[in-house]
Amino acid sequence: MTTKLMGQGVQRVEDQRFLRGQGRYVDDVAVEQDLLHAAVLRSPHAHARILDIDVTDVLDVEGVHLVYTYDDLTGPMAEPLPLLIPHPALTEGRTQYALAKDEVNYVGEAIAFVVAEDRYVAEDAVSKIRVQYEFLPAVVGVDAAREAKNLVHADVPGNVAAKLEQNVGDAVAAIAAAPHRLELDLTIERGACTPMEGRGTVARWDPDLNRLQLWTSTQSSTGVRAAVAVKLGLDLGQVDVITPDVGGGFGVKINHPWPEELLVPMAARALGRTVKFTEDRREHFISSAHERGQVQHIEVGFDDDGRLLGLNVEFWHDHGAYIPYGLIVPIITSTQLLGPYKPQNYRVYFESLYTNTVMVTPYRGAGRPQGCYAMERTMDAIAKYLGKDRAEVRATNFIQPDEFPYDQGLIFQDGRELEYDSGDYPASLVKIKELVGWDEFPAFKAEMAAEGRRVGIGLACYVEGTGVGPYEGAHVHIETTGKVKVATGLTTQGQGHATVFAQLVADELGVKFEDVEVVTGDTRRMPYAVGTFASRAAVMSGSAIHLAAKRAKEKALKIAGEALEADPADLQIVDGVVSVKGSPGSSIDLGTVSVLSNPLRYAFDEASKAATQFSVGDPGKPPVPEDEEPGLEGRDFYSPERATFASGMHAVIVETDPDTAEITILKYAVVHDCGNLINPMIVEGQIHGGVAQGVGGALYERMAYDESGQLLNASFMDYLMPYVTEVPDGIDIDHLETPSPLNPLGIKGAGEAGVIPSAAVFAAAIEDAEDIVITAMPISPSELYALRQSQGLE
Ligand code: MCN
Repeated sequence: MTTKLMGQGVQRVEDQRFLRGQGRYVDDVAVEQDLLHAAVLRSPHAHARILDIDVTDVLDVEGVHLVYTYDDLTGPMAEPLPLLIPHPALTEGRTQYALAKDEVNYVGEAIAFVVAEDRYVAEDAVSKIRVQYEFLPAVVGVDAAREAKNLVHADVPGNVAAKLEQNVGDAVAAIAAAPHRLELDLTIERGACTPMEGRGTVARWDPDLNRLQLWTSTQSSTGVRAAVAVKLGLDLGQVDVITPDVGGGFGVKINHPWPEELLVPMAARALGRTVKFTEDRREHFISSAHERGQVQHIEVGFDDDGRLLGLNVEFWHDHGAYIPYGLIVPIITSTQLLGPYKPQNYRVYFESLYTNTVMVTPYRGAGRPQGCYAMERTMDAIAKYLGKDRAEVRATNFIQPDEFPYDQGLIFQDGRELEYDSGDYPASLVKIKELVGWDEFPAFKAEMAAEGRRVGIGLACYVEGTGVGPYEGAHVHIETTGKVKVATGLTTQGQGHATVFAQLVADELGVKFEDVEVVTGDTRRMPYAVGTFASRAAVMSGSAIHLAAKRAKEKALKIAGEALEADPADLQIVDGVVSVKGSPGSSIDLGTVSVLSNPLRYAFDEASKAATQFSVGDPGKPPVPEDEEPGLEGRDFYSPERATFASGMHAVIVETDPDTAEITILKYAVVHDCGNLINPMIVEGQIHGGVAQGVGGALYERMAYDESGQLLNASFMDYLMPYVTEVPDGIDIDHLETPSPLNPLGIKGAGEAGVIPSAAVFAAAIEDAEDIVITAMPISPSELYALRQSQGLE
């Protein structure tokens, strides 16, 4: 009997390939000899008017085939890039042009595009382009944007792209009437997504077929296809987008599309040659996307138990020069900030601000790390003020398990009310306290203090709306060999989709795990799809695959039923063999069922070694049951009612060096609830990866801009990422599984959870070790040292 694979830590099928260096990324795509290479001239200034671009010397360079500036763009290409997620409050939405029109708004903005025999020639040619600029003052950071002495876009007053306020009850009045009140001012800085593989695109134009083939490192192949088609005036059916292996995305590869994703195919069509662009690391830092930058002001009113009576949060979000994703990041901050708590009154107000810096993408966590930081720092402040245990104050405010579905009364991006579907926060708290040793910590701290060592503990809780729609689809095809080919349209950046989706198919169809092969991100296989972001693949494609496999199974049982002269209800499929329950002798394998489902059949004749066409059965009778189409396959789409809410709690113990202020992680614990687990090992891997990114965001990574908008740390020499030596060795993880009632498998998403509480949990632990107040994250040893000095503790 086959064991159910859902819930098991099945080894990732993709890893053998990756570990042997056999991954195939865009840069590895095997293309013909006539490959040309592109390079981009990027603005060296954060804010300037373009007076003139002189490309006359460029075309004289041997090996240069083409140079584009804005003046070469026509039709839809001459219009700004799409604003992907509009919102009624976004009255001043600005997106960039594929090549700057008459102004540049950040260092790194694309100005000219050169295609040449090789990258060296292309780069040399780029250096020969002469641009005359009129410098304009740069607006860098939230404070400068709010001050509005200078404007990023001359027609956007106050640098404000949008303002949005939501009210649940009357927070201002409740705070005024509360027995206790506190105010907090917090900041969190920008970081970069930094996938191992940067952006890259290869395009081939077939002039005979009038078709474009595009390989690109993206989180949404269908999104890129839609944008390329509309911008280049092609039908969707003329554009195939193939996403090979992707070396990480983390939000930066969601479909803008990037200028290069449009310019590469435009050039390929014009030249009738294959064109490739691969960005380098500096280009990634200065011309892709960042996130996190926010300044927050919080007022809270509470009672003697720490119960939240009113919470008023105002924040200012640094969007950079353009706003392709609309308000999605600040809207997520504002609506998911409340986490597992239920304040009686809540007001949130934010402003989305333009600055002359790289634009923002929903980077892993997408606004939640900032929201969690605001809420959890508030919880810590309340506990400190009341002299209460930090875990106890949190527990006082939890939504209780019998209160689901729970409506926070807030409106999300899509205009619908945000409702939590399920969860058990008190149970999670019990687990995390146990896992980290919360109750034993005071004794440990005293013991360490006696040795002159400083240790501190932090705790942070969050919820995460995951598995958002609108839809995802799947196609499950049983081959005549009995192998199963599965296609889903979203793309994969390292999440192990080929493994988890195969687990689901093996379970539903009753085939062997190793007989299932999964294809993602190829518009030729699955033309309708949305993409991988917002921790949605497990819920969306997982559900679609489950439904499609169910359809394929129903069909297989019908056809097998006819062959075995049995009622399909009496049949079972085990290890790819359909048999009559209780009489295993009466059986047929799925490969043969697939042969039977195909009206045009071929047989291999052993004697003549030839394949001959033949038909089986009655020529007058259709080969498949009357109400079925030929072919043993199932296709289905899944569209959820609304997002499902995962949740979690992290706790960390840190040690701070009394002399050097170095911060060392002694223990990191996570309790995570993403509903029913498909593969706990993969979920834990996702959490490990997220925690590693969170360690970076809390202790090391930040974008260092100077006042003129130059990015000072646009390389891995200067932008500090945690090495394996900085990431905790063992992360203790425990799962809670409160199934989602919203999808057939009871799943919630897991891909971003590891990174959400980092700023909050590290700030709490370091504060606890040092007895200081931390209001700005990330924090480095030198900043910790300075805080000690400024707060009179040294
Ligand atoms: N999973 C599971 N059981 C669940 C939930 C999830 O086994 N109950 C598994 C899924 O099947 C999937 C993985 O965990 O293999 C993550 O699932 P999910 O939460 O659905 O997230 P997505 O697959 O949609 O991935 C997107 C998410 C996001 S938004 C970012 S950003 C991110 C992340 O995934 N970027 C990543 N993880 C990443 N991991 C890698 N290696 N690279 C990235 O760029």
